[in-house]
Amino acid sequence: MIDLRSDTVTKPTDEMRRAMAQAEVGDDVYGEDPTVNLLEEEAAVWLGKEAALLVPTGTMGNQVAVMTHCLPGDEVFVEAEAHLYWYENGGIARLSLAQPRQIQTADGRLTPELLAAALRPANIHYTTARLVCVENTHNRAGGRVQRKADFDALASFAHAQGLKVHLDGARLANAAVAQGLSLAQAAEGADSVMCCLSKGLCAPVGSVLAGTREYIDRARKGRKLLGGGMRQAGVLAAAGLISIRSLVPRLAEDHRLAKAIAEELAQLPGVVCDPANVETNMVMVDLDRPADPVVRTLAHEGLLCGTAGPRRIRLVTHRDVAGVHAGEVAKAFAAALSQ
Ligand code: TLP
Repeated sequence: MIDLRSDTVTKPTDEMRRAMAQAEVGDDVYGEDPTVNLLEEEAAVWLGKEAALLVPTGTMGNQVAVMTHCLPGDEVFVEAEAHLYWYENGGIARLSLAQPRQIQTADGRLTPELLAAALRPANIHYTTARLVCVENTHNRAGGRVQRKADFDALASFAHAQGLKVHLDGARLANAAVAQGLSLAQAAEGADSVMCCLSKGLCAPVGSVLAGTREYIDRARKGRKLLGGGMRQAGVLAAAGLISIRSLVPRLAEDHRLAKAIAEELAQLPGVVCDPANVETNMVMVDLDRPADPVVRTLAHEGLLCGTAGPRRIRLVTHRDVAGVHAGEVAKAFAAALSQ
């Protein structure tokens, strides 16, 4: 089976499993897990912020981030197809009691102009505009990168309007590698940044949230509130340290494979797939027919993938498919589409 459903399916590397077995641990709710403490220190430097917090999932990291920035009733600007809005069970409303406000974009990339158009002047009728969330790379936009200059311009504009900026950097490492930047450079404009270790970076569990020390101290209480205070989490942090220290540069390989797959698929009849839109490790494939039956047939052909719309298939490359050839993927599609 070639599993292109997500980069979340990556298994921990052998080095990770060894490090996990040998990790020094303690009770992290008491602040006594040396491996978690080390991961949080290294993650803060990695993301260019004062402090960081290990959370079990990207979803918890995003939700704790929003809770920590907002008061009940505050307005949170999100790109219309942002993960924070689409895939987190209404968490902004349910956990922060805040009001999400969607901003439509052509390709997942918010701009100062689009944010300016959504902002409203102070008025007795309006709630307080508090936060803007940016996703980089953008999942539903097909792994699109928001380039540093554009992110910095958006963040400066948001700050000038008195807003905070949260970066959903579940795949920030992909965005950084695609631009030849460090993650700290890519996250520079953000007040808070969440980055997943469990996607292309292969850790079995874990994401990190980073920001100022004062912000992270408050976020730690938010994590506890959501039941995310873990005990001997050093076994997880040991794997996360390997993600941070050694698995970022190889993401370029995933990006090359995604591009090659798109180039092959673009040749097939009944398929629209533009390789120029493939900037990182995702390929969006638009079909001339409903996607669900095609996904089922592809599974019989040995290829697992998911949908991202009624006629849209999403493919995600990652370390565990690094040996796959783009031609094998195209062959499975050609077979499925001819049935
Ligand atoms: N994305 C998953 C699914 O939830 C869709 C995937 O397979 O792509 N932010 C972004 C941009 C994400 O893509 C994801 C996961 C998360 C946050 C949440 O991370 P987890 O799954 O660790 O809660």
